[in-house]
Amino acid sequence: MIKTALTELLGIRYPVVQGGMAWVATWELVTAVSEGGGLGIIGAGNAPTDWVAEQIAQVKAHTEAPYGLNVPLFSPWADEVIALAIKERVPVVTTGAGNPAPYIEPLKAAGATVIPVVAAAAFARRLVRAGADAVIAEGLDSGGHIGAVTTMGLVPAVVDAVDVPVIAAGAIGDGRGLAAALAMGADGVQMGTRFICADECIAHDNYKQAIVKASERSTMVTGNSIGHPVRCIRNPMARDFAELEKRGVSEEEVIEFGTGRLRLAATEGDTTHGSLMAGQGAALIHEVLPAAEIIARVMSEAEASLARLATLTTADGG
Ligand code: TUI
Repeated sequence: MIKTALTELLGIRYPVVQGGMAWVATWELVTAVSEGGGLGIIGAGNAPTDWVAEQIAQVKAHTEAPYGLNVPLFSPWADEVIALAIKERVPVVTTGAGNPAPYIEPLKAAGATVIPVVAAAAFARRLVRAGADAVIAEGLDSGGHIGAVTTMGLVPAVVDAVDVPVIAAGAIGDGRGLAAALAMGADGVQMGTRFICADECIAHDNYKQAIVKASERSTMVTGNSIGHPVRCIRNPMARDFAELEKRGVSEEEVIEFGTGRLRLAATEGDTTHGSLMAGQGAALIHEVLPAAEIIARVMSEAEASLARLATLTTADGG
């Protein structure tokens, strides 16, 4: 049993949070993760508010356990989706890809626990001053939209900067990652890619199998030229994207090329033209499993890791 400030804050059994991934983290996965003792998080992505409302309704209908909603702040619906979270009393709201400061107070007034994703320690400090209850420190080893610092560099820096629970994210695919995160002072982990390969995840099987087959060198970053770096599995789409960026075409052309690619991968299973967003932890994923089994394995692996670490220290210092 691993109890941390995060399990206490969220009222969950295990310090494992599921990334709120667009097109992928729908109520089916969220419910399975929350029922499995972690925190399932709906991925609002760029979806309109009525779609998000339906997801919240389904989660409420299928579990009594705590759950969350992730709002990427570049969504054209961000204001409306936040208002919906307030109206529906969503217990946990995570934000990504932007500055959530203006939303923190109204969300907290509605009883929500607010947890922004941060990619820098100074930003974490600023948001905690603005009332954030915890932060997710997401390293550049993560899948999807990323910052500029590795998980290993970012997590201890954020831990030192704030006095709220820190959730580590980026290349964490098994219990060794959880043990390492705890060693760095974090209170839990967020895993995205690992949960794409959950039975309950609606992502197309082609996407899941691409992750299962991936090694630690299988991902690359697209979108740097437009200030929107996205880590995904290297495939014809990602190579063409890089080629386009190298040629120095206009920002509009790059955006147009990239738009809709995640949906192609996640819902159509198009592994040639789709963006198979995944983190470097893809190398640690060898099979598709029920979400509850993923969490149970992560917990027992973490306990084994921590027990091994304890054997390395000697009482006499010799
Ligand atoms: O948001 C994510 N990951 C995502 S969103 C996404 S959807 C998408 N679809 C198509 C193209 C691109 C993306 C896929 N993956 N993670 C949270 C995250 N937030 N990662 C990094 C950050 C971040 C970075 C800079 C948060 C704040 C920040 O600075 C804010 C500021 O104002 O300086």
